Parts: sequence; C-alpha cells; structure tokens
Amino acid sequence: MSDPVPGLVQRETFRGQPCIRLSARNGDTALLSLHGAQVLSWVAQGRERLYLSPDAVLDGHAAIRGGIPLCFPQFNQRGPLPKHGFARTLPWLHMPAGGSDALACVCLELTDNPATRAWWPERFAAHLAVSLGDGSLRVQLAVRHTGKADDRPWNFTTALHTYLRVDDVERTLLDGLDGCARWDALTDARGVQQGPVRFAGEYDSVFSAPAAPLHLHDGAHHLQITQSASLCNTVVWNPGAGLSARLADLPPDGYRSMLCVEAAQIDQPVALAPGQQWQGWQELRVGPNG
Ligand code: TA6
Repeated sequence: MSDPVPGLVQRETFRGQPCIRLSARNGDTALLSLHGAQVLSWVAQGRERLYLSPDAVLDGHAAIRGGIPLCFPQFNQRGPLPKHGFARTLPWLHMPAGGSDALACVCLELTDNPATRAWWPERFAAHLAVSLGDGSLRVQLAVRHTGKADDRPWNFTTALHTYLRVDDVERTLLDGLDGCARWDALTDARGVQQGPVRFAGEYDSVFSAPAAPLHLHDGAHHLQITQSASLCNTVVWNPGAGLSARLADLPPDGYRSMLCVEAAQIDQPVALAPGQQWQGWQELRVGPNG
C-alpha cells in the first residue's frame, strides 16, 4: 500500500506501521518508520546493508530490534530514563525536507509533549534527517533547547545504534579503532585497542571515536563508516550466541548476521542552554568492492 508524495519520498505501510520510503534514481532505497524515527532498511547496489530482526516487534509501542534505532536523551541505563531513552518508542512527525543535494531525503521531528514530559520535563525539538547519496546513507540528529531564556540548561546522551547486516560476524573485521581508548562493558576493563576488532562471542565496548572513518570488512564486502566530530564515542556491540538466545526479538542465530557500530555521545553528555542547538551524524558508504 503506498500513498505517493511528490519526488522520491513515498508513504508506505510496513508490517502494519506507517513508514516512509526513499527511492533514488540509481535504485538505492531506504525505509524509515515514524515510530522511533527508525531506519529499517537501506538497500545500496542491490544489497540490504542493515539488519532488521525477523522477530522484531512492530506494534507501535516496543523498541524495534534492528535498523538504526535512535537512543535519546539517554544512552543505555546511564540515567533514570527507560533504557536508551524514549525517542525510539514514540511516534515522530514527517516534516517537509529543506533543500539538500542528496538523491532523496526526509526529516522527522519529535518535540516535547505530555508523553516525553512524563519522563523528562525539558523543552526540546529533535530532528532526524535521513539522506540517500550515491552508495551512501547519512543519518543526522539535531537537538535544540526550546525552553524560555531563563530556563535551566539540560544534558543528554545519544547514539545512532546502527545494526549492520553481515554474512557472518565471526568472519567480519572492523578496522580503524586501533589506538582508541576502549571501555569493555562486559568486564568493566579499560584499555587501548590494538589492531582491528574481530568477533568471537558477546562483544560490547565503548571507544573514543577516531577522527578517520572505520572500515567494516565482511567477506568481500566493504563499508566505510564515518561520524561527525560532535559524536565522540563509537560503540561496538554483538550479543553473541548466549545473549542472542535470551533476547525474545532476535532469533538464536541472529547475532551471526549483525554487528552494531554506533555513533554516540556518551562519556561527556551534551549540555544545551535555552536556544542552543547541537547536531551529529553518521554516514555509511559502500566501499569500492560493494
Ligand atoms: O549499545 C550497546 C547496548 O547498550 C548493549 O549494552 C545492549 O544492551 C544493546 O545496546 C541493546 O540494547 P536494547 O535495549 O536495544 O536491547
């Protein structure tokens, strides 16, 4: 079922949920759910690049397992809010997109409302812009303090919690974090990454983000991952077989087909005074071998 909107942006219902499909003339597409402003699919050069769990719950309430969930205004359980904040479990509004040189783009908005104020009293406007380039996908979050001039500043943490599709995580290699500070969330150990990251079992680490792009090598496939300097952390997560079996919305072997590489701001929360705005983005780009 589709309800055409001018250009390369169409409304669509996917598994019962209102979504927006971006289609570029080169054949690349992206699918974005209004629930959570969550990218669910990105097809570039004929290949799906994101992992959406076949057991993901799309009921307009639950957090959706896969794609690109947005964690805001709290990462994980580092604060009093629900895990990863409320942005991923609320409906967002489709906004007219401004001028862009992307092949196709869309912008969604979430502003404070009774549901957000029940958890968090702050006045804010968040905009998530998703753009398709030639072999690339860019997701940009902008957050503004919309309170009155004499309101107090507030803080937030955030992550673009990207689930990348891989053929086999145990044969996948993530390059570019060599020399970056690393906190291992599983063992609470701190250190410095040596060489590329490989995966054999559950993995959950927060790195200081490198200035240069990361490179994901998945067999013959290669993806370049870049994030804005305003996002100072990179999180790498794979649940491994044990946690995969315990997560109700992931098949027991789901961990094999996914790797989360997240552009995040965690260690140092962003502080915004009234009228101030922050923005951060992650860009995925298909490498030379596709
Ligand atoms: O970003 C990694 C992480 O914080 C992990 O610790 C793991 O819990 C994951 O996110 C998924 O969280 P979720 O609430 O979506 O199950």
